[in-house]
Amino acid sequence: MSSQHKSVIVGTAGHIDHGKSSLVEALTGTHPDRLEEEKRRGITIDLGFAFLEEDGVRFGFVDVPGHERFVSNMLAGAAGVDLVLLVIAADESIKPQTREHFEICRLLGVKRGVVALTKSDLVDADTAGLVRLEIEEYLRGSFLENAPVVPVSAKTQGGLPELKQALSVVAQQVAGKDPAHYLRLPIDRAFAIKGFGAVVTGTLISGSVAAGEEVELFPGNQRLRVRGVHSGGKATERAVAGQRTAVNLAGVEHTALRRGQALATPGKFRSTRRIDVRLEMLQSAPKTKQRSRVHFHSGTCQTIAEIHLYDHRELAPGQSAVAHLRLQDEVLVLPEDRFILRQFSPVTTIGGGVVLDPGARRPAVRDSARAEFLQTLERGERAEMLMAMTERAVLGLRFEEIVARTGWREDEIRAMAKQLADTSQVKIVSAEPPLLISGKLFEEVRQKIAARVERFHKENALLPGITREDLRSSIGRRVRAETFRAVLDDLLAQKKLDAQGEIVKRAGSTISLDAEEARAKEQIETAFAAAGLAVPAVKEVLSKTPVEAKRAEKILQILLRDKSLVRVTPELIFHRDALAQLRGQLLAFKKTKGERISVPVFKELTGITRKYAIPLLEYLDRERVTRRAGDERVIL
Ligand SMILES: Nc1nc2c(ncn2[C@@H]2O[C@H](COP(=O)(O)OP(=O)(O)OP(=O)(O)O)[C@@H](O)[C@H]2O)c(=O)[nH]1
Ligand SMILES: [Mg+2]
Repeated sequence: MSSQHKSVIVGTAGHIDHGKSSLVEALTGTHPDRLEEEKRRGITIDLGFAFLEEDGVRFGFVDVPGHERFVSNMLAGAAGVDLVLLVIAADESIKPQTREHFEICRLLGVKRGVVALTKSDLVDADTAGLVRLEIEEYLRGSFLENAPVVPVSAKTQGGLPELKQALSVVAQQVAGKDPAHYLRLPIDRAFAIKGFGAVVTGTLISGSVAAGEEVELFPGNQRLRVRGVHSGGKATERAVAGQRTAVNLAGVEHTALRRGQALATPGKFRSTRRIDVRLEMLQSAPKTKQRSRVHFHSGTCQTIAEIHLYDHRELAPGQSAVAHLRLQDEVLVLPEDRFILRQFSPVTTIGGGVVLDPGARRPAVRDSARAEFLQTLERGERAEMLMAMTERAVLGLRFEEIVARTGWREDEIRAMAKQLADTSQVKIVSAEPPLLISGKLFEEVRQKIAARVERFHKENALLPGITREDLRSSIGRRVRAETFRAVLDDLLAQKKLDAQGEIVKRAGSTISLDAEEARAKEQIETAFAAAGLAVPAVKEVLSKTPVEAKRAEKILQILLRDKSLVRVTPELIFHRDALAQLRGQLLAFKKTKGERISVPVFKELTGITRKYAIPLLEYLDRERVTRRAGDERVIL
């Protein structure tokens, strides 16, 4: 976006009747009060909007009510404000909601602003000078310390050019919101327009949105289609971050939409009821006790929160701490989002803070490392944050989970993960969908697998190795399948282990038989080889060996695995050579006598009884040497 068309959201703030709405009208030509009741009572009740283009900057004004009963409406408007226009009437100076609105802007992380000394037509120069001193004193040390203080009058229009000039200068210093990021639009109004249907408005705090796109409504995860978009009060192809935006939505009744919901890029985020935060209590706040219930405001939404302090029993006024908030309703928040806390009753602003982890788990007594983890998140070093998150994820972290918990773009996460993987701090164990696990966990699983294979060899000297399935289940469910696979592949690639089909063994391991076992092995093999196709009963063969039954059985397994012997049915085992000879016989038969052979002819050809003939023919069918055709077989 060219700097010529920078979009900046200006929020008014200040005590009731100090001239906020009049000033917005004087600046933009639009009186922001819309409601019948507002016009009748001469006060602002809900948010009002107006636009101004000045020096190549598109200003979107959000006018808020000053009345203390409507602070919650003010909060919905203050979210997403780039620049505050703090309105202080010259004839009244600083009043309670001047302070409250100012504190709210500070807690919401508003970085810049301009002070308008309104109604300056009502005071003489001495009074104006005195009020200015009071204001400068009040703002000392705050984010508005060096903000311009401009005397104006909506009545005489005096000071308006200077105020516009001051707004333009400060607007140039505003960082601006990121249009390349995922979409987030906290909804502050929902209504219907005849012939168009449902429309929602809000300050586009991140990303962009255009007609034809799909968006996800939070909470509720409903997917909706965008029919059209307005920004800055005009129809546009695409609205981008930093603009007041109206979105016409298809497939939804406007009555299902309300302030507090949000639109976002589909499939990226999750709404939450548990968040970890940095809390900051105001000097004017009462003591904050463990499990206090407070009103929670973030974006345009509000709900009730219960406070769980991690490393304090209670917070004194003005104190700050990391904490967990359990919310009564689902919200969509991301790290770095600001929020405001208001006392449950009487309702006054008592503090606020910043979201550190929107995917927080229920606080656990044993989790003493959580406060430290949150401090890591707070430092905001992304690689360090990703590392810490990965280390705390017992099962590993999927990229989609990282996106949902951080709001970072997937390409950013991928680059960071790769960087960490290069130094073995994390492992990317599966390409699609990627799963991130800590280097520590990878090493743990590696040692577990190696130890398990080792133990298997020790306990099963006569078996070539452990099956993958047994190995997997012995590692436990706390290890994800893809982690297991990646670690096993790593051990195989490094030639620490060897695999043959389903069997995993220590690299280079061979079965070592003692003299007795070797004799037994030979004896078993010879017994079957000598029998040809009229094989003896397995039990009988095993019982004649010099080793006990269990060992004899294992030796038989070795012969079967070597494919020296072949099990044709559970009871019948044949020697490999006898079966090879049989195949040869059938081929010769096909050449001389034709491809069809009946059971009696087969019996005659091989000289065996029905007891062997039928299982063998079925075996040959399975092996695709023969195919059954009625009472006969076709030799293939
Ligand atoms: N003399 C004079 N009167 C003003 C000026 N600006 C506003 N007023 C009057 O002050 C009263 C309140 O003005 P608003 O603009 O409604 O004040 P507000 O701050 O928007 O009030 P809320 O939204 O209810 O908090 C109105 O009667 C205005 O006509 C001004 O510059 N000079
Ligand atoms: Mg007003």
